[in-house]
Amino acid sequence: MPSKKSVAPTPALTAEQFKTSVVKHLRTTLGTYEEKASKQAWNKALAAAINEFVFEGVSRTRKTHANVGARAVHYLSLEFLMGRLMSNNLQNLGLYSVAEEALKSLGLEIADVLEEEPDMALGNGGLGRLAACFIDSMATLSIPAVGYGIHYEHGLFRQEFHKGRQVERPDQWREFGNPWEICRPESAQVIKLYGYVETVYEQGKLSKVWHPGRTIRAIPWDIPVVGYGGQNVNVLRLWESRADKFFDWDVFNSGGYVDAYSESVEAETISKVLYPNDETDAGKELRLIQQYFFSAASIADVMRRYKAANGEDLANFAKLNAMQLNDTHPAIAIPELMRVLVDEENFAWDEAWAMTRETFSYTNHTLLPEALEKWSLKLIEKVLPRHMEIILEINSRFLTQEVETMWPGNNDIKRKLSIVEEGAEQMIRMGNLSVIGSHTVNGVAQIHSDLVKKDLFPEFDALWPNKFVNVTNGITPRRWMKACNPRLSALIEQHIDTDWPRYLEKLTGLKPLADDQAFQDSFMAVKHENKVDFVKEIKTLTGVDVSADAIFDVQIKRLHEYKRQHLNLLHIMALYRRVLIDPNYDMHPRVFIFGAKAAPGYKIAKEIIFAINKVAEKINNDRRINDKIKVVFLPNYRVSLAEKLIPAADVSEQISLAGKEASGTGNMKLALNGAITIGTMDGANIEIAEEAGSDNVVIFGMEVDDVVALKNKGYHPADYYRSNEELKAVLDWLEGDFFTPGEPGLLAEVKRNLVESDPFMVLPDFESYCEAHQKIDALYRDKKAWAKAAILNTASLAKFNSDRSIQDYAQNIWHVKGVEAKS
Ligand code: GL4
Repeated sequence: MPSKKSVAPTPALTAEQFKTSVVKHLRTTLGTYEEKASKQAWNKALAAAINEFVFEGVSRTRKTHANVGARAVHYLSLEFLMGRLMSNNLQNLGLYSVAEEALKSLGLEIADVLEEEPDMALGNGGLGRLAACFIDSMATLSIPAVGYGIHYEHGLFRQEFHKGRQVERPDQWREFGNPWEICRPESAQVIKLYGYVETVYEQGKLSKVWHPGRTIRAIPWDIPVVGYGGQNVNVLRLWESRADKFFDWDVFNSGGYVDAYSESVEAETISKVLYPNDETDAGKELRLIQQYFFSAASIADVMRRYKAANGEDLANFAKLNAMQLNDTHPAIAIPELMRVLVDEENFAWDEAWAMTRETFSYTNHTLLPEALEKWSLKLIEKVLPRHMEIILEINSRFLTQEVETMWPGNNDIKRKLSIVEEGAEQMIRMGNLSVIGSHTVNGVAQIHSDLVKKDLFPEFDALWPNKFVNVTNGITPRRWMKACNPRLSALIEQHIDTDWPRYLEKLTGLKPLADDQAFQDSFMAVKHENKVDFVKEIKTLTGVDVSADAIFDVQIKRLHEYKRQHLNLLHIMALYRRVLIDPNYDMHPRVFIFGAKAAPGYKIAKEIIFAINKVAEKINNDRRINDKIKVVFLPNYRVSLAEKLIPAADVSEQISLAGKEASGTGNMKLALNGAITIGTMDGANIEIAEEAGSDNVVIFGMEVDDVVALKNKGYHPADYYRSNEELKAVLDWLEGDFFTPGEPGLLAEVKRNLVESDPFMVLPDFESYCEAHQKIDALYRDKKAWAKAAILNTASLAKFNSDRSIQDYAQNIWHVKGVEAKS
């Protein structure tokens, strides 16, 4: 037996002491008492008891990092999809079992108390959840780091289904307060907008003065981010917008009761809502203002902290501060830092530019053209007149110096690389600005990083061959295994060191057990128990009865055509049809489980949700098929639901069109928890197959080169429709009223879209996808082979620990080191 090393400290705290603390907080912080307290009050009392440790950690970490003066990371992201914090904080502090026991002695189940916490859904999908995993890893690795974002009043909408259709409801995560956050009014900033720029000549020197048309206050709220082991606690600093003078007494007194608030209403709109788009550009003035608002407040905050520690001399600013742009959303931070250095700190342009480039690096998260942000030049000029000048200056120097030197006289290349896109309306390309203003640019999985160089930015890569690198994404094993799958965690801890959540490579110690009958039985027993739990969840959420003995086949991610939930749907319909044609059709029973939100304005995505719900309704109520197939679409998919579902999944659907999914991270979570991937050669699927072994994943479909070849040859979806009898039958099925009795044609749009345009090539991959599912079915029936493959997935996924991703960033991009906090 190996030693049972642990990273999380055994807290010098008994359950009895912790119970005393919770009860004390119930009475003194919540103002209630045991006999009367609601679950919500208990939840808040528990949070207050935990916070005694958390906030001390914040101070300890701050003090250490301020004293050491190490280079720090500032992770700028418009999204942080945090989910719930309580169970994670308990786990990372090593207090989970103590809390469980303490609550038990108070007659409470910890699971019920945890359920009271709303999700912090300040993000859309993978990009926002990645930011959340990354700040967990930065704290765990003791890296001096601050996450910067927006304190949205409403996070991502709550999804309901009305007669199968998605309906969006506002999210109210903070309705009753948030125990994890602290307001820091002493660090508020004033942000300027609009107005005009004055050119001033003074003592032979030309300078620019921006006279803003209005100002807005940015108020920081700090959310502690507890590293594993609890020693380092970083913060996520989220900015809230407030009016500079929020209530106009003069207007009020002269009878303008509503107008008196108007400025505050307008100013507060900035942090009111998260844009609910994933992989599309929300080209709206308010969105640009959001981007500038949080970028400018964050830069001012970094400056303030630098000066407090180092005085007014900014010589070491870039050496001590790294800033990561999470996609192009905070790209306006580049001209903002230039503005601060040149206009406010009197740096010469070249020096300021060198510092700016040394500070910033940029992560690209998608190749989809509709997600590559562009802002109209006119709009930037109106909202940020000084920034527009600076962007044009950056562009002109770049084109006339760097591009001209490399490609003298080549105007085609200049047109391509220019930050300004010429056309009916001049547009500012935020991707080009991000590449030009950063020292390093990374993609998020190997294939994606290769395509960023080859297809998206080939000339930039030729100009700066060392600028483009890859950092494959990762997930935190604390949340995505230790906390969400306690049964599996307990099982593996019978065989390997307990510090695996910190050193995930220790899971390779399970490989020798992959063939061991007893271990296989225990592993699959854990999966079964997790499924039994989730059967109840399905019943509560959808009313549908499913069996834990069926295969749980799971597709959870945003609804997007490129992710091809409709390919999954077509296969389900084909299976259904086969069983109707032959009631003895031989298959292991399956439950197809979907979770997905569609952007509110994304019509076809919403049609696909509707189609899945309608097909599900029909299949689930069809007695003829003997419960062989069930389909459930879980409403309001979010982090806390993922935490329940992932441990119960058998099959992980990762079926994007090759070349479109930059990485994926759900694929990593599912495989780590022992699900078998059915996937295309796309994003991180490729690396998962490499790590887990190609026998332990089921790969199908066209690869990137095939997709390109088919495009070049000319893709005609109708050819595939006509030549595959089963495919034709299921597509035609969508047209009548079979799934929408009495209302023919309600699902016809999904068929039309596929047969007439099929932008993400669903039809050419249909056949190979069906074959892959046959393999899944056969493998599942070979119980030993399935268990072995599942175990090997869990045992082989160490690469996808977000600690490894962060180590890559720290070494190759940020050049920072961890500094352990000391009391
Ligand atoms: C995304 C990618 O689509 C996804 O593949 C990737 O895993 C994620 C994090 O890098 O970023 N890009 C955008 S935009 N949204 C995403 O989820």
